[in-house]
Formats: sequence, C-alpha cells, structure tokens
Amino acid sequence: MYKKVYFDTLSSTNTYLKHNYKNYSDNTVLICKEQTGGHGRLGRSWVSSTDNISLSLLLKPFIKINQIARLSLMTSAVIHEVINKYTDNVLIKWPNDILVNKKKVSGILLESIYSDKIEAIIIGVGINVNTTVFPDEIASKATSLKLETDKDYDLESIIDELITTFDRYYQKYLLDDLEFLNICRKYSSVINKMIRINDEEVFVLDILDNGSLLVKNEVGLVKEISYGEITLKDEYKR
Ligand code: BT5
Repeated sequence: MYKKVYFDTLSSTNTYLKHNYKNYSDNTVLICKEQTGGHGRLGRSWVSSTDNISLSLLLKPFIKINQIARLSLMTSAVIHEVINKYTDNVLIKWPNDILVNKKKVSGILLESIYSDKIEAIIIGVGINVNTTVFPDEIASKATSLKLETDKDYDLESIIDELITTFDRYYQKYLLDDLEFLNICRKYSSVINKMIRINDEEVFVLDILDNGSLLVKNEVGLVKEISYGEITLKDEYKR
C-alpha cells in the first residue's frame, strides 16, 4: 500500500525526504503542489509549477547497492507506460528522461541514503502535464501533455495511475524480473544512434542487464558506460 502525503509548497520533494525520511514509512509518496527549488542531477534546476506533477517516492527495500541504478531505469519504463496512454511518440532517453516528439516531458532523480545497508531510496518524478509556457532556456526542448494533445488533465488521476503502474513494475523488480529493461530497450531514443557522452562520440549498441549502456567508440572499442549526459547526434554538430 502506498501512502500519499501532500504539501502545498516545498523547495524540493527529494530534498525534504532526504532530511526527513526517518519520519515516513516505506512506500510513501510525497506530493507537492508547488516546488520552489526543484532540481535534477548535478545541481541542475527542474522547472516546476502547480500545473504539473512533482512528487517523490520513498522506498526502504532490502536490495543490494548495485541494484539501485536499475530502479531509475525501471521508473523510466513506468513513466513511459503512463505517458503513452495519453500520447504517441514517447521515448526513453537513457537513463532518466522521457521524451515526447523528442522533447522532455518528464525527468527522474533517484537519490539514495546508505551506509552499510540501504536506509532509503528517494525517486523524484517531475511530469509536465498542463503547462503551456516554459522559461526561455528550456522552451525549445521541453513539452507537456497539454502541449502535445491540446487537453487538460486531472493531476490526481495521473498520480494514481503512476503509483499503480510503479507498484506493478516494482513487485517484479523485487523478484529480480528484468522485463522493464526490455521496455527501456524497445522505446530507447539512443540505441542504434550516434551520441556524445562524457566528451566522446560513440555508437549505442544496447542497454545491459546491469543498466549500463553498451557503446562502441570511434576506434571500434566496445565498452560499458554507467553514467553520463547524452546528446544525440542530431542535436549537435561535429
Ligand atoms: C532531471 O534532471 O530531469 C530530473 C528531474 C527530477 C524532478 C523531480 S520533481 C520532484 C523531485 N524533486 C526534485 O527536486 N526533483 C525531483 P536532469 O537529467 O539533470 O535534467 C535537468 C535539465 O532538464 C535542466 O538542466 C533543463 O535543461 C531541463 N529541464 C528543467 N526543467 C524542466 C522541465 N520542467 N521540463 C523539461 N525539461 C526541464
């Protein structure tokens, strides 16, 4: 059972849970109407508004630390399934961006707290739902369900769908079922594409079971990449 907890305004649902996870149980979903300091990876900012979904799932599972990265990919598969109910051309840009018609509709930020064992995993999800205007710096690369479909959506219904879908995938994940990786492969925006990642231009061959990308570089060397920021070849010039 997932317990939903609501806040009107927070700086960031992830940051709040990082400081307060001890006060909340496993499977809490912390939902915030307005996020004033939402962020992504590497301190980048995440633009939030009351028209959109900002939430964090708190999990306290008995899993190994090396299984955490896959959970981020699993969440990408979950959000893909939810968004795909409303619109077409939904792709997953490894590891944690969901794109519609090549523009970002959702981002995921997974953060974990562990010492010798995992204390908490916090999966932050931002989904652009009813927004029609973005700040200039992201206007050309962001989209929302409303912009794609010209309809308004009830945020609460999408949140409920997200939780139900998340739980279906998560129960399988806990049993080591890696089926979600096939979704990430099937709807990947990067497999079989030239990309730039970590200052290198590479061709993406696959997503491995450990969640890493399998790539081939310009001199034909095949290697695994477990982190990095991807730019697709059609988004940059050599
Ligand atoms: C992400 O980071 O995409 C993860 C976003 C996670 C947001 C959720 S909201 C609830 C929870 N609380 C938080 O504070 N965070 C989580 P990253 O891959 O680093 O991408 C960040 C980049 O996405 C920015 O530098 C912008 O270019 C772009 N961006 C920012 N806001 C956006 C938006 N609303 N829609 C589309 N793109 C956006």
